[in-house]
Amino acid sequence: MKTQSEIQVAGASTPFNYSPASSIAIYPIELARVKKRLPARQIADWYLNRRIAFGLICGTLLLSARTSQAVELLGNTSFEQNGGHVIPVSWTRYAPPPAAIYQPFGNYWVENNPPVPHSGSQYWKQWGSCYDGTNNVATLYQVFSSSAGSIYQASGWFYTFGGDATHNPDIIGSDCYAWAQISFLNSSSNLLALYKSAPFTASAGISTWLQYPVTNACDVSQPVSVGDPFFTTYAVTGSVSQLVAPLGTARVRYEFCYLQATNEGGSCYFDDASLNQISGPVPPLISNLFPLNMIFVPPTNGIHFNVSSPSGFTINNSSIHLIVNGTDVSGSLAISGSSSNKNVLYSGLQCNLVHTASIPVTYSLSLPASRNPHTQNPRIETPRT
Ligand SMILES: [Ca+2]
Repeated sequence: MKTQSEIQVAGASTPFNYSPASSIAIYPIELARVKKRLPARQIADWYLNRRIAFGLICGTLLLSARTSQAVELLGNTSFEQNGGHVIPVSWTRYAPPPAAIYQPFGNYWVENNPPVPHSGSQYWKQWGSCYDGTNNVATLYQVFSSSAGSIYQASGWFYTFGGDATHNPDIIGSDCYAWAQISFLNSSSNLLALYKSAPFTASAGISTWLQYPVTNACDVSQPVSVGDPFFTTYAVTGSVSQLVAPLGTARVRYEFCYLQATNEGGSCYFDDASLNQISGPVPPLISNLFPLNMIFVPPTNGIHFNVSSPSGFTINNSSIHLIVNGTDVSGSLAISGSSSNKNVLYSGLQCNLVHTASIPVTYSLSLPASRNPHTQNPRIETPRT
C-alpha cells in the first residue's frame, strides 16, 4: 500500500543590491510543490519526527571594483527544475485580481510533451488568466538588482501548439499575444524604462519555436491601454540592440507576458528565456544549494551551497551567514574556495527530524512582496536512521 505526501521546495538564484561601498545578496523565492508517492512506513516516520526550521542569510558582500563578465542572470531558464501545475523554480507568477475569482486553478503548466520542448524536456505553458470577458495580462517574471549603466540583452522562445496524432491543437486565440519585456525600476519600484519584444501571435507560425529578442524601446511617458485596468504598457518609439539601465536604476525585471483578449482560448509555450548581463557589476550568484528538490535528506550531508561573483569581486567569509532554527550558526560554517568563489558547508544538522526550512535573505531594500519575492521556504523531510 502506498500513500501520498508532498513537500515544498524552492529554487535559488541571485539578484543583489549594489552600491559603491558594498552589495548585498538577495534571493528570489519561487515555491514549487513537488508531490511524491511514499511508502506508508515513511509517512508514519514523518509524523514521528519533529520539525525544525532553518534559514540562510547572506549578508553584505564587500566587493572590490573589477571588470565584469557577461553572465546569464535568469534561473531555471529552460523550466527543467520542477514540473506539472507548479510555479517554476526561480520564477514568480503575476495575475490580475479577477483571475483568483474566475479561474482560481490558474493559467499555467510546466509541461512535458515530447518532442515539443525547445530544449530539455519541459517548457512553460500559459493561457488566459481570467475568462471574465475582459482583456487581461498575466506574467511570469524574475527580478534582479541592477545599477545605472549596466547593459543587458534579453530574449525568449515562443510556440503555439497545432496538435499532433495524440493531442488536440491549442493555438493561441487570434486576438491574444505574448511577449517578453525588460523593466528598469528605481528603488521605489517606479518604472524608469521599458523594452519589449515584438508580440508573438498565431500568425507568426504554428508548431514552430520562434525566438523573440527584446529590442523595442518604449516611451514610459506614453501609456497605452491593453484593456486591462491592472496592467499598462507603453508606446514603442524606437529599436535597440542592447538594453542600458538608466540613471536611478535599482532593479531589472525580466517578464514573460500573455494577453488574453476577452475569453479567447489557446495557449503559448515559452522556453529558454535569457537575460544576459554584458556590462556592469554582476550580482553574486548563490548556487548548488543543498538540500533542494529532495524529500529525504541524509542529515550527515548537511547544508551546503556556493557563493560566487561572476565579476570576480572578493567575497569576505564574514559576510556569509547561515541561520538554523533561529540560531546564527555562521561560526560553524566550513568555507573553502577562492576569494570570489566560496563553497559553504554546515554539518550540524541532527538525525531523525523533519525540517521545515525557511531561507530568507536580508538585503537593504524594502520591496513589494508581490513583485519582488525574496525568501525561500523549502520543507524537507529526513528519514529515521
Ligand atoms: Ca526546456
